[in-house]
Amino acid sequence: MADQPLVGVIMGSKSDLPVLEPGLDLFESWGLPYQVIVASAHRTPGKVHDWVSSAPSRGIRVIIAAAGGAAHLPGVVAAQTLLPVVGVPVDAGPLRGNDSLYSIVQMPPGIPVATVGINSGVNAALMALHILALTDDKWKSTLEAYRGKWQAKVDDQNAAIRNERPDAIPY
Ligand code: RP5
Repeated sequence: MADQPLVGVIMGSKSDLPVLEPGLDLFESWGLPYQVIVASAHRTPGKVHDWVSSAPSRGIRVIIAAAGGAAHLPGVVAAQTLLPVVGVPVDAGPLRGNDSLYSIVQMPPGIPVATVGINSGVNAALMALHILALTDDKWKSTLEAYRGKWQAKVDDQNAAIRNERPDAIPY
C-alpha cells in the first residue's frame, strides 16, 4: 500500500470502528490507501484540528467522519477543511443513531457534510471512491468493476427466478 493516504477516516471513538470496517475492507480490496484515526470533537478537539488541517499535505483528498450521539465531529471537521467530508451517523445509544443522523445531515447552510445512512460505512467508502473517480481513471475503473459485480448478482437472481417460475412471461 502506498505511503500517502487518499482517504482520511476519522471517528469519535474506537467504538465506532465496527461500522467503518466494511468500508475499510473495501479500500483494502481496491488497493486504495487510507488513513484512520480516533479523534473526538469534544474530548480531543486539538487532535481533530491538527489532523484535519494537515490532511491535504498528507495527500488526503476526501474525508470520512463517523460519530454517534450528538455527532458534531463531521461538521467540525468540514468547518476546518476544503476537502469533501462524508459523514457517517453511528448508532451509539438509546436514540439508535437517529440523533447522530439528524445532527450530521442538518448542517446549517454554508458548511456541507455529505451524509450517508445510519451505520453506512460501506456507502461512505463508495462515496469516497466516486469522488476520487471524478479525477482519476484508475478509481473510475475500480468503481465500474464494483458496479459490474451488482449486475452479475442481479443477473444470477433473475436466472434463479426464471428457473423457479418457468410459467412467468420472460422479460
Ligand atoms: C461519540 O460518542 C463517538 O463517536 C461514539 O459514537 C460515542 C460513544 O463513544 P464511547 O463512549 O463509546 O467512547 O463521540
